[in-house]
Amino acid sequence: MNNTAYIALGSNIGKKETYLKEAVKKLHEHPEVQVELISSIYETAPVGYENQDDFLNMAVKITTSLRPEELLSLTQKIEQELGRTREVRWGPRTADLDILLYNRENIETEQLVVPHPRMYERLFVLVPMSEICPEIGEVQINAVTDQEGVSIWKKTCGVEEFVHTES
Ligand code: A4P
Ligand code: MG
Repeated sequence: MNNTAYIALGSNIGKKETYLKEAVKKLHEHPEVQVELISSIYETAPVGYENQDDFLNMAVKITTSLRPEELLSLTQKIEQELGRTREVRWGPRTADLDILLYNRENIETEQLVVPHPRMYERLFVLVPMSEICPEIGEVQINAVTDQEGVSIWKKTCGVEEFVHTES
């Protein structure tokens, strides 16, 4: 588990909180992934394609022995298991898992771009990240609770609450 990665999670259809919890649990259940830290859950106004329901967003820090492309396969498998179908780009989804950072690597392949190219312009990513990633704290986000459509929805106490829920 010698690599550190950060993953952003989002959901805006159906039982949004359940999808987030299931996704975190599935990550943690993988033998080569350990969930180390989780942010609070935020309720956020949709960005990009605006004619859709509000999102719940959060971020997690993991350690893993998976290579970046293996981690992407895992996150895509989890999206599929949680019933995601791809219709509209930036459109509604049960669960979206984006790899934000992988160590300090810069990766640019056809399948994977890390750091995630849009993360620094998105408060629904930066605000949860500021809770768990010291480097992001340095970027000075002015408010942590209620700013431009990003408001805290549920303060999370710790990893335990997420990885030990009944499915
Ligand atoms: N891909 C490349 N780099 C990565 C990466 N670092 N992590 C490729 C994950 N995937 C990566 O993604 C399309 C392709 O990106 C994948 O096949 C993968 O090979 P996708 O998840 O199928 O499609 P998407 O999520 O619709 O597109 P994308 O570009 O990931 O959308 P975004 O930018 O993530 O935007 N508003 C709020 N409030 N909250 C949200 O969570 N999310 C989106 C999605 C729009 N608006 C939102 C939210
Ligand atoms: Mg995505």
